[in-house]
Amino acid sequence: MKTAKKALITGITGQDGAYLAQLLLEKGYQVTGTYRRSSSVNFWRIEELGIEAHPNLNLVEYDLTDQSSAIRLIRSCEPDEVYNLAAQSFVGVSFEQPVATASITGLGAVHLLEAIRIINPKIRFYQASTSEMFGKVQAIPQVEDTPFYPRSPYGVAKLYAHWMTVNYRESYGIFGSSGILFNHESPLRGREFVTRKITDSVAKIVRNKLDVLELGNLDAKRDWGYAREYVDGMWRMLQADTPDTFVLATNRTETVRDFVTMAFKAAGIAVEFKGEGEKETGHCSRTGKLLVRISPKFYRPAEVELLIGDASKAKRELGWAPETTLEQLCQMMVEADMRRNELGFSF
Ligand code: NDP
Ligand code: GDR
Repeated sequence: MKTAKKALITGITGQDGAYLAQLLLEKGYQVTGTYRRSSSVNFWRIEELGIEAHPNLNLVEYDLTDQSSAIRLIRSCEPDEVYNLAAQSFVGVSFEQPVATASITGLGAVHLLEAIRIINPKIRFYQASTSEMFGKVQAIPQVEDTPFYPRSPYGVAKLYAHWMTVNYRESYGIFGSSGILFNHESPLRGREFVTRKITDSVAKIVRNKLDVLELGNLDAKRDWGYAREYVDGMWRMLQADTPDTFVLATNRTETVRDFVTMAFKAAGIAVEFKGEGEKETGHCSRTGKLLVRISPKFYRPAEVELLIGDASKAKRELGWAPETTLEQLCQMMVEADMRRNELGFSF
């Protein structure tokens, strides 16, 4: 009988980690997922997906910043595939904590690559790279060989991890693939990220738990896809014949303002914007009530103004393509947050 494949996922408590664990369990994998030691562990995502007690899921503590732990982790779980999804992933925080971000998001990947090189170079490795590496974009749309120009400590740390993955591939023949993923969202997205902040706030405004939604730069444009589809792309990258770098994106870009309008619309409220810059406000077009205002505290020292990716290579070589539209995604997120707010759920 064929034995089940074994996968190690770092960052199983995060959005992508939870969806990927679910996907791999459905495919019959034995999954080890890592979480960080903290006073109260946050398993709400794997609980929402109903996989926290799955017999083929093993949860272990692991901190990305510790090289010796990486070696012990790889030695004890003997994975066929490693998905490195753990990171300090919030761009805004990376400006406040550049050194911690470099250590977790940058060096963390190298600790795993080193452990693989030392213990078993046949292990396949996926690195969660990002469209933030394109930063101040040098071409539209962005593809695998568009020059990088990161605009945040997070983007720089991810670029280091990306190049180290390529370097271990070229130097030691390790099957290291890097997925340059554009923003992907879902009802499991953290509330610090703009889409979920918006959908959660819309749900709270509807239930009179919040007065006004405060945001930063409404002009930023993002290529937003659905996270569940993107983790399938990660898995496909590790099933390919050779390791490589792939962009996953929808090839559609919208402003943060557009997403706000879409989210209120999903809750049956039409919004009109007026004014400019820090004075811009959004109002209910029926009652005139103030719903959105700008708070400069959400501006970043340097901004990534426009992202739009072309995932043709992933389509051609992996058979991957996004299916969910931004309107469907936004509706799904608003409905989930409406339900949670009704139940008093606070994640
Ligand atoms: P999340 O922020 O939801 O999850 C990050 C995970 O990393 C969490 O499980 C977190 O644990 C864990 N983590 C953070 N610091 C450490 C540490 N020092 N040691 C161990 N674990 C740690 O991110 P996403 O799921 O959205 O993203 C997954 C990966 O993909 C990240 O690397 C992100 O940078 C990258 N990415 C994401 C994109 C997106 O749009 N979502 C796009 C492109 C790349 P805890 O729960 O304890 O905080
Ligand atoms: P991003 O996502 O920085 O693209 O990184 P985020 O949702 O934080 O910001 C998107 C854009 O919205 C603007 N913005 C605000 N952002 C937040 N968080 N809060 C606000 O109030 C707000 N107002 C405006 C931001 O300035 C930005 O332009 C995400 C993360 O998941 C990364 O880990 C990942 O690598 C990239 O996506 C691709």
